[in-house]
Amino acid sequence: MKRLLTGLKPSGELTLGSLIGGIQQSVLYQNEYDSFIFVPDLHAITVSQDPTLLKERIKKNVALYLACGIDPNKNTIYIQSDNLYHANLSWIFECLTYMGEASRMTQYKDKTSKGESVSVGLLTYPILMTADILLYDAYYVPVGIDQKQHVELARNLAERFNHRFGDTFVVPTPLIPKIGAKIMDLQNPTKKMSKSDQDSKGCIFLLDPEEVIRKKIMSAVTDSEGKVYYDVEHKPGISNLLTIYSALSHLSIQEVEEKFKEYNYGNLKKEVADLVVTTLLEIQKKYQEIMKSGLVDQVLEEGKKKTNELAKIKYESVLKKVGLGRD
Ligand code: ATP
Ligand code: LTN
Repeated sequence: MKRLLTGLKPSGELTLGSLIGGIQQSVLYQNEYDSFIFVPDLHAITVSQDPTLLKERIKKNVALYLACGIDPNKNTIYIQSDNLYHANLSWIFECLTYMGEASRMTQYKDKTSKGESVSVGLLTYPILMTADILLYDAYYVPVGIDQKQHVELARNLAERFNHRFGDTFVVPTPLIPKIGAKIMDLQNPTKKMSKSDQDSKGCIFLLDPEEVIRKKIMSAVTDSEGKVYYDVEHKPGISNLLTIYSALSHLSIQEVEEKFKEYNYGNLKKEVADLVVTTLLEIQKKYQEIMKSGLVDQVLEEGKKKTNELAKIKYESVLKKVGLGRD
């Protein structure tokens, strides 16, 4: 069975974008592939984090994975920092990555273009991501569109390593959702919905209360045309609402357009809000039960043991090929 692997950094509370672009895909494929889902906590500290909040969020996010439908019997679930091999392998890939290659990554460029001083970790984090993926021979990596370039770096580094040292790593393929690869901010629908934004009015968090979710959707920015149809370029706000509805209902964009074609914007927003509320309240109910159950610690313990065993074998084979250590 081919392996599928993904992770969502605990740098903020998980959002509707994290669910649609990340978790939902893993849920969809968990019967077909040997699925791994983890918490890339080392990635979260590329920007400053409050240690108490970070620690809480790591377990919270695992509970959310489970509440969103990640089945612990079909997935290996673990924390990145529970396994020292990720950062060790990352170093080896850092030494195979060109400066130009790392600094060309769009996310890095966006963050540095604002003129703020950033950590070296922000430059090297796609390389750590490469290690996360290649360590376990993952074939498929479900991610939103913003992460596609980073999976491409992992492909390039896998090929470079294999070419230089002999066949060692599987070359991974990104799995981008057909609908919802980039859920937009409700207040600024030309910008990605992001958990790390200061202003959260345009971002729906998975644990937002019902009234908050409704308020955010009802005040989503649209346009003045008054007609409901999908056109990302000219109607980004309406297209975003249709995308959210489509991704959560599993109806195609065409079916959703057809359903809402006679609606005014107020009624469309109300229906989208109803579906988001139903979906998230269900997740929140399961989340509360899971947080009380002790399941999170249990799955993380199993995940830690299994991934350390797998990673040790892979890492040792890499050391040998590169000529490090002694036999
Ligand atoms: P941030 O929200 O802070 O920008 P991020 O997207 O960089 O965070 P994660 O939360 O780790 O980081 O992302 C987890 C997964 O969810 C990734 O595959 C990412 O592409 C996807 N994702 C995150 N936000 C969205 C979004 N708005 N639309 C679609 N997919 C998303
Ligand atoms: N860098 C990703 C999170 C991430 C990831 C991974 C995703 C870290 N390691 C491995 C898929 C596979 C992000 O910022 N969203």
